[in-house]
Amino acid sequence: MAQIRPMGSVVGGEITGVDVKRLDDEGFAPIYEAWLKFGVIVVRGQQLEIEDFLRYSRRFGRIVRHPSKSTRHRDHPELTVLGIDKFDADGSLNEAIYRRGAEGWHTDGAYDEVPFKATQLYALAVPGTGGNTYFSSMYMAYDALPERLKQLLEGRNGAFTYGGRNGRQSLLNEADRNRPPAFHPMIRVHSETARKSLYFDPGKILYIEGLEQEQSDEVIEELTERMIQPEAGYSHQWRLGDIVIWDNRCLVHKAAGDYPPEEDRIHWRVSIKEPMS
Ligand SMILES: O=C(O)CCC(=O)C(=O)O
Ligand SMILES: [Fe+2]
Repeated sequence: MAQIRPMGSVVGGEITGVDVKRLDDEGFAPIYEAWLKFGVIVVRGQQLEIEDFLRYSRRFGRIVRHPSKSTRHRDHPELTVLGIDKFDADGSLNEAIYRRGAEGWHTDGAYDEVPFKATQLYALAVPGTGGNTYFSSMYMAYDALPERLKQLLEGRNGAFTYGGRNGRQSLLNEADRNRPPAFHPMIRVHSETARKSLYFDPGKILYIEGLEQEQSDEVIEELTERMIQPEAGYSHQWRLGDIVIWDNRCLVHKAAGDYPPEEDRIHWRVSIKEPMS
């Protein structure tokens, strides 16, 4: 039987006492329920081959290939390998790889017409210090918005691209850059919990539809300041064999980007979408 306990005050749950390779539907049900409740969960102590990880990940939805082709696993393109090939041929640290996910708070896949439901990571190498991943609840971000902003954003879409207003796209192949934006409601109703959350990513948003450029920029700045609520967070300190999955529909995250670069910090990653209806 799985043991489930909260890790943060509102987001973050820990699951122990399971081997995900041997889970049947009945065993998986409380894990999925905990994931919806906590937004991000860790299953500790797993020993997985790639096929095991993919099979378990498919329980959460449809696995899709990440647009960053150069970091895909050669034999399993649906898998990204994070943290390898960190040093260029001349020995210099490749910041795009080392700092991947650490540029700022974000939600994965907002640049897609159907954004990512979830992202799941499996820890293959963990540094001795640093290298945490931070999470924060966007349900709480929505709840804490002033009425003025709730009303302004209700029914409005944001326009999102991979590089956002900075245009940073170094992990994309040339041919995959500068795709047109995807539009998503800024206030989104979760398809499974029916709760409202703020859907916002300061690094990917271009503008808020229907607002003058100046107002759109002001609101983006204000949301950037308001999105992280005290008590809404959880900082995950990785252990070898952790599987962590987060809900991109109602959470933002970022990597700390602070571990000793000469140490290894390696994960397998899958990007998961809702099933096609
Ligand atoms: O490496 C991490 O801690 C998180 C990286 C990230 O943002 C992602 O995989 O989406
Ligand atoms: Fe991310």
